[in-house]
Amino acid sequence: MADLPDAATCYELLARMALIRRFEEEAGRQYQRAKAGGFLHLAIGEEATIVGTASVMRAEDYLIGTYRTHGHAIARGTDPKRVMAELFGRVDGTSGGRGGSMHIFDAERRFMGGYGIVGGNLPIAAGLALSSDFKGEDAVTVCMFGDGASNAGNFGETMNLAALWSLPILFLVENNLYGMGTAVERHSAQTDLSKKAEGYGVPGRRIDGMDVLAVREAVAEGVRVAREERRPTLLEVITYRYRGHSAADPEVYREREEVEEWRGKDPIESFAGRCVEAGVLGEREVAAVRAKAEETVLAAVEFAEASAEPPLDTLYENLYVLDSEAWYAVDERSPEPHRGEHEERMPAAARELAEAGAAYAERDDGGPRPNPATHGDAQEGVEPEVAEEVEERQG
Ligand SMILES: Cc1ncc(C[n+]2csc(CCOP(=O)(O)OP(=O)(O)O)c2C)c(N)n1
Ligand SMILES: [Mg+2]
Repeated sequence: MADLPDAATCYELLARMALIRRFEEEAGRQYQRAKAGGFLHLAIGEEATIVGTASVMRAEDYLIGTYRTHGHAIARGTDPKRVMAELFGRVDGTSGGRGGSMHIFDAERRFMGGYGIVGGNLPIAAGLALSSDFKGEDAVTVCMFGDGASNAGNFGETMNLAALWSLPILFLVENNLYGMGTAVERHSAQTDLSKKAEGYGVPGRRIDGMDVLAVREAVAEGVRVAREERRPTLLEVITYRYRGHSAADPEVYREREEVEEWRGKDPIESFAGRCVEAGVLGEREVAAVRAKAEETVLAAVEFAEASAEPPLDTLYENLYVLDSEAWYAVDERSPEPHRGEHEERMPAAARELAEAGAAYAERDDGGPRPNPATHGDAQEGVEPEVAEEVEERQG
């Protein structure tokens, strides 16, 4: 077992983990209240993995994660207020309210997201590391992903390139034993994930992800190897999420007893207990940490509530898609061309549907608004050949 660091470091580690735990509990609550929209994936139980990792990274290093990354951003130093505002879809969110829970991003703190595509962050991480190499910078990239992602094709592709090009990168697989509802032994032939990249030239190691100090020690070493020896390594960190895969998960794939067993190894409780037992922190300090987390999270909710919704006419800002073919699906809009759209290139079908959709939206009877491209109501005013074209396109 790793030795306890000095009191100030212990306090900081505990405070960060407690803040992330409280933040996520509140995010879950706000989701139930429909204040936070979209999808919501909580990492409650995985705090030691997240905080242990971020705690040994330098400001210039890159961290990139998955769709379960509220805590990763906070661990990197992003203001919880901005993370909460992002969940609420507000302008002060980390992505201006456009990304939501799965797309937290903070380039200033080199937290590079936030990705909904399982395994999609792996090649991007290799690109980040390659850019550091190219520019002769000292920065290291830490790429965190799930056990399920280790089955994606680009896992192998990325490992190969990282080893071939000697990239300054640490891969960290957050093995929480499940990819959605599929247990690791049912989704991966090789269940020792630390071995999974060896054949590509990326050696691995398995560690206890419920122990913040074990994570710190192992990540510090992986980061050192990346920075000094310019070699990629893989860490398999065994952890557990107490909540469902996402907010909508009936959890039929595991027993309540299993969750309870893991709760018994809680990373925050166990670390706090150890610090108190060793006399490094007092009970009063532990209580203060919790009180501070509570205060910070309530202030974050207040901030998010007060932040404005993005104005509707900015809907098409920050988009790379310049073609107008898809815009008829947005039925609240007026039919004239908007920024980034070219009327002359707009197919007649799209235009007619947009007009029908806008007319429909104006009715505003409070009920759900069907997509004019697929629902009969709005299609009443659409020429038969237009409806046909839509059908064809939809296959
Ligand atoms: C390419 C791709 N395939 C499938 C999905 C659907 N999906 C979302 S999360 C998930 C499970 C991933 O599990 P894991 O990598 O272990 O991460 P965890 O959710 O446990 O953190 C799947 C299959 C997706 N988002 N992207
Ligand atoms: Mg998983």
